[in-house]
Amino acid sequence: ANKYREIQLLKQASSLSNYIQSPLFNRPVISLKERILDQFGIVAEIKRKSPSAGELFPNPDILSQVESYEVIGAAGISVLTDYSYFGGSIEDLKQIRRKTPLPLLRKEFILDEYQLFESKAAGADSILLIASILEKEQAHHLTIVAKSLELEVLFEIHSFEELNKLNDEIDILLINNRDLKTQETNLETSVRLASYLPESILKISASGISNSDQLNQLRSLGYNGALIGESLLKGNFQFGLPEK
Ligand code: IGP
Repeated sequence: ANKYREIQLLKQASSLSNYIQSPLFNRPVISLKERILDQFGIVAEIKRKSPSAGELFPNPDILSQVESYEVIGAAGISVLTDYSYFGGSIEDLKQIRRKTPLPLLRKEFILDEYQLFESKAAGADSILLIASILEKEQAHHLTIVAKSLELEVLFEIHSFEELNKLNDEIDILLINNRDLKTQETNLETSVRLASYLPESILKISASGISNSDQLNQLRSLGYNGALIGESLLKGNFQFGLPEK
């Protein structure tokens, strides 16, 4: 078992040095934070499939989706790199990086430091840490490492209790309306939690958002932006019509 651990560490060390030498690793990051400070921002998501929506990209034409997100004026793009549930890969992120100057969020289940180096080397500007899969200390440690790589940190919570896992270094708080365990989605999560969220931090609401009424409601509750995947990918998002 010791031998195995040794080999594992050697492998990690050699991929870390590859990451650090990659040309993307030392590029200046593009701040999502600044873009949503300016105006209510939409973070538009790219994923090939999802547990709740099924297949979204039978043909892997993710790059034309990037173009349409630029057209609607997205503040940034979230890219699912998880393969098992979302059909994505780190290659998707690299490909999208070559295509767009928008800030890119790497959406992944991050548990280990090496994933932060990998994210930076693939062209990410920010990463997501999920409260429900991390201990408070672990989340803090990963935040500090990410920040030292100049990655912005989004921290995802789904409940009031998870606010205990917050630390002062995170850049953006993401309220997920979807319960990752049951897949149930309800905007009420963001509505209910709004008054308990620290005022000093940027906040975005994620999951199940499909029309401008919801965006207006979120804005009036103090949210600085929204993360939208499925409804944009399926072309189901209802942009508000001018009032008569
Ligand atoms: C996107 P929707 O309903 O607009 O497609 O939701 C987003 O919230 C979702 O992809 C997400 C996610 C996550 C995925 C939020 N947090 C954590 C994987 C892991």
